Amino acid sequence: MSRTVITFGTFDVFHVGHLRVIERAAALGDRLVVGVSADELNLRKKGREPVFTQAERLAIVAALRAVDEVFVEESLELKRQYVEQHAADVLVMGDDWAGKFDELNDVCEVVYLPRTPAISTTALIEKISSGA
Ligand code: C2G
Repeated sequence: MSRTVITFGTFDVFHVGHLRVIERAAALGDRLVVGVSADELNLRKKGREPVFTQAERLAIVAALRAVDEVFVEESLELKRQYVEQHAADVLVMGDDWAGKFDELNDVCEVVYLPRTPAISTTALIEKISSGA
């Protein structure tokens, strides 16, 4: 039986931490589906517009070898619906979300992977804007 993995993220200013979590998620199954946060959801979550638009972020994630399908994540509250729609067997999130989606373990396995240290979109934006 083929195993479908689902993961979510904004993936703004795409960096190696994003790549690593996507590759490790893909390695847990046969097929990887990625929900990319809508611009509006990012604004609500982080209080800023993403640097790259939703269409650009979707195009980047969809082009990765490890990714089989992408869709737009409109709301954090719709996780259960997305898991069911995509018939996901495993939900993977970075451990900055540890414990947050445990209630879904009646419909799928929930796995939190350690974040790649010392890199983040916020730090990159700060570094670039400081000219360092
Ligand atoms: N990530 C990582 N290592 C980093 C930075 C990010 O492993 N150094 C992971 C995060 O843990 C997450 C994924 O990369 O699993 C995407 O990170 P973000 O774009 O910051 O995602 P976020 O805005 O937290 O959105 O429904 C949940 C949200 O959509 C997650």
